[in-house]
Amino acid sequence: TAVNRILKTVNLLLLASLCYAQTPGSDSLFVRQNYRKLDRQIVMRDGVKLYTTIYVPTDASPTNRYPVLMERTPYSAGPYGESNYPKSGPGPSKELSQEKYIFVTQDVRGRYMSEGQFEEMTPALNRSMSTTPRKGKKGQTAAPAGTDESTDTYDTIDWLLKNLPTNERVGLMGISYPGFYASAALPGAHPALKAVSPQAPVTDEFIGDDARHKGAFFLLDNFGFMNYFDGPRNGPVEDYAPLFNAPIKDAYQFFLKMGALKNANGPQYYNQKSKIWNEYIQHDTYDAYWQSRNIRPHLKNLTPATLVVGGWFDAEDLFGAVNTYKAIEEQSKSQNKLVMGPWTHGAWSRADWSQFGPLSFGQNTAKYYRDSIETRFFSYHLKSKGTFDQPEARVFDTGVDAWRSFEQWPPAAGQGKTFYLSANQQLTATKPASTDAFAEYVSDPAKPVPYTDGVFARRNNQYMIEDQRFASRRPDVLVFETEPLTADMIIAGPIDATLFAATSGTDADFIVKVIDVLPDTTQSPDFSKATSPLKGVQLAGYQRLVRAEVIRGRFRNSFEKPEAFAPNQPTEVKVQLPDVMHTFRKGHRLMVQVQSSWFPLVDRNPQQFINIGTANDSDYKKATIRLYHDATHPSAIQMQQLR
Ligand code: PG9
Repeated sequence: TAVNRILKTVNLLLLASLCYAQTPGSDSLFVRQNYRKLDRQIVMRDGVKLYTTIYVPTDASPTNRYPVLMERTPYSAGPYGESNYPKSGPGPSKELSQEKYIFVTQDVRGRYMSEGQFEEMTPALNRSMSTTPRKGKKGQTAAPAGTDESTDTYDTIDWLLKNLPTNERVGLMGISYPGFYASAALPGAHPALKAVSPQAPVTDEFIGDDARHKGAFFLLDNFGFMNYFDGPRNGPVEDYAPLFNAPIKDAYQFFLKMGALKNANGPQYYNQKSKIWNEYIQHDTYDAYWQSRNIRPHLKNLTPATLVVGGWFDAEDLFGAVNTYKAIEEQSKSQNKLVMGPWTHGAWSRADWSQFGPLSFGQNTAKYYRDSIETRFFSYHLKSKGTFDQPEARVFDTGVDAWRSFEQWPPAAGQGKTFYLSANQQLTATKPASTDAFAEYVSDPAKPVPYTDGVFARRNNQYMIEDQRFASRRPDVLVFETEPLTADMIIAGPIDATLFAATSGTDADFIVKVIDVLPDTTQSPDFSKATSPLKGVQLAGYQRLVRAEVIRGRFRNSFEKPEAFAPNQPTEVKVQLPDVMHTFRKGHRLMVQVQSSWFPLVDRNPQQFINIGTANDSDYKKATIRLYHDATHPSAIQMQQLR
């Protein structure tokens, strides 16, 4: 009957809609139904064309205008072609895609389908030099000659406003390298650029992000990244091939066998073919190359509102997130907010982030961030919708697994807390009174201290929270530990370590690790069914890494002018560890470990004051390192404790 036919149709429709909700790839239907795709090559002021994919809401019109939300990337604006829609998106998150914007993704110069020459961390033009007023616009200065990421963003926005039904408001966001492009758009921003979110932005690659930390070369990451970044290219391409195939199964063994750093340029690997790898090796001090790639000095007198986002467990650009926020705060009166969550690199964009390794956060921290912070930030600034009453800093306490709010970062009203490295492996609140006391170890480049336990082909991200018992058992790792704490100790902000060290060589690396030691009574959840690297994790006595940092000792007084160590002379080495927000709980112990290698995360130091990029295998020497802890050489760590 007709009624039956209608019921059958309704059933089929219901079934179809269920399938639609469940079929993988059905999101692409959402994109097609709600957005119209345009591929354009937008011409920059110097004639270079940048490939740009644009998704316009299907109901957009001159009377129904939308704001633009843009990302600029070295990682492809694809899929390319107006009939090719992505499987998910088209925005950076499901929440933003549903909120509806004109989503724009652009290949930056020299990447994928864009013309031009790719430049590692494009140096920003010097805007403070330009004083000529822009014609017809009061109070603005003319853009200086040349192009940079800010001018490319400016020219793109100009084109978008002229060609699309926009409401003349533009937002920009990006994670990691795209986070750098977000930061780099800020100086001299187009007036329509209203809201920018640099997320884990690559910021200063010599001091704390990606390439080097305080001069020490990040071997594992650089070796992998540049292989991809410098793939062959003759003009626009849809995909890159890597420069070589490295048969890495066990990164520790692979890099140990590779030997001296210069062997990475051997015929089977870089073979001199990577421009950026060569630049990284050649520029082994904080010279003009690196300084011009530090975006921080340019983040001044900004106009867009900024939301800086980062993760406490980010092994790539934790430094960048915290220090981008700080640079804007110090140099600009614009609205600027910070969010730091319990995240690895970009984990806030994952569907679920309620646990990491043995840690459980009791909530989906990524979803919380997207719903309550990110989506609202853009809705408020680009659509005048809702409120954005976020505190200045919303940061996750990694010791008690809870969000905290502050009116500034680092928080005010801290109380300096100093712990001294002392005899008998103790970490004490009182300064040692003894004289000429030290602990020592032999640092052997042939047997460097691993950064992680176990066998990994790539970086094990969990090293950022890993149990350090594997390291504390080694004779070349010094361990200092407090008694169990009698009350919670809430630590916020950076940690400063001062070491008085001597080496029998003329250079040395120093790695300082701050560790939260769980009581022996801590119960472990059942990890027996977990996959590596969780299997076998025992929380009783777990030495949980909270923060670690390395300095290449030759840079102890200046990153620009390295200095040799006078052999066997106690020498002061200061190293600042990136910020933390961590409650060391009552009953836990605070531990500090000091070592001189962190392999293969960081390349080995030959422990001689020589050019490391050209050193031979035979130049890598054993050295005896002494760490003094007495009245005249009080090696210590200093932190800020919240009252
Ligand atoms: N942090 C990343 C990166 C920086 C520099 C070179 C290559 C990669 C990134 O994930 O974008």
